[in-house]
Amino acid sequence: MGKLVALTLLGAFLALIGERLVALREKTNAYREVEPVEPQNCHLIEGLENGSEDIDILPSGLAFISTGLNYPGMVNFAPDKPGQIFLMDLNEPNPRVQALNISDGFDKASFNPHGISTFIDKDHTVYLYVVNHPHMESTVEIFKFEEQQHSLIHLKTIKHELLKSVNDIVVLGAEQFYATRDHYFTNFFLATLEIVLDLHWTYVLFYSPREVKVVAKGFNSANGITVSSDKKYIYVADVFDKNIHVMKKHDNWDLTPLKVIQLDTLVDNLTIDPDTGDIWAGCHPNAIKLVIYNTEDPPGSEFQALSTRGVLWFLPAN
Ligand SMILES: *[C@@H]1O[C@H](CO)[C@@H](O)[C@H](O)[C@H]1NC(C)=O
Ligand SMILES: *[C@@H]1O[C@H](CO)[C@@H](O)[C@H](O)[C@H]1NC(C)=O
Ligand SMILES: CC(=O)N[C@H]1CO[C@H](CO)[C@@H](O)[C@@H]1O
Repeated sequence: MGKLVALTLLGAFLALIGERLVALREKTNAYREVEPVEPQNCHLIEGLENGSEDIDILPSGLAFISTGLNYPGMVNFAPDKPGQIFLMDLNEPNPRVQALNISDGFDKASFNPHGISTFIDKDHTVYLYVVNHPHMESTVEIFKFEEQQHSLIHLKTIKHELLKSVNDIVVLGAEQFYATRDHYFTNFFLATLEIVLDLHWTYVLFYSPREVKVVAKGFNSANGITVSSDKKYIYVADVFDKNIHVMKKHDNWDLTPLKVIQLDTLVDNLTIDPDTGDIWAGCHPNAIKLVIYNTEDPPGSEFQALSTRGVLWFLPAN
């Protein structure tokens, strides 16, 4: 009897895996091909040929760019180089990047920057918050930006039980931020299985020195996160579910789901157009090509603009 139950359970489990693997082809857009387009005003930026990770632009036009991410399953063209933060002044006619010098006392050799977010305090001091994966752990590093010296002064490392597998961050106050967790498991095999099984165990977390809590859950793989121009809504990209979640932010930092915008592409980084409030999303058309990464047949990337008219209107603005 016990054996029969065990066999039945095993059969059901294998059937589930089979079904989920078939679904995974859909999830990863494994068969999607994109037509190459001539990138008009787009060009590669000298010094960032090996790729970059995230970007955050100050109202003044200074952009911070994180580079050099080592992340299981993702290609890295310079795996032996530690990560860096670059600065670019978008007001210049031909903007160039310059690596920022990081203050002594911070372990630069294991710097592995992922999502970044800036915060300007009432004295106009600029802080850069960086999701870091030293030795494949997750921390949030706080730096003070010294514009004259072109440097970042390391102030603090934040670690917390809930801050695991962190992907992106959006800072809304001094040491107050939301962050996304992109995997539940930290082990690479289990993290892959988690996507295959479609567990939806990842979440959005709120952090402050006084309170740390999960504020939204049930994402397949929560990725880019940002806040609307009026600071009332939080937008979260779920990369494998190919959608963007619009959430209302409450005074106690809790979030309530309002709307899900479904797309046919794997949504990654999110940015808000400062003039219109529109959402700009950096996306992967085909996740299988991204993971396999054949330079003869590169994975491509895609950009989506979503117009936000109030919050209940979301139109692909193309
Ligand atoms: C890109 O990576 C190669 C090694 O893979 C390295 O030689 C080169 O300096 C890197 N370029 C930049 C701009 O970091
Ligand atoms: C970077 O900072 C270190 C110490 O903080 C300093 O010794 C070094 O000269 C700086 N490098 C540049 C290029 O500013
Ligand atoms: C912060 C964030 O979401 N960064 C994403 C930007 O895009 C890269 C690669 O496409 C992702 O790996 C990052 O997660």
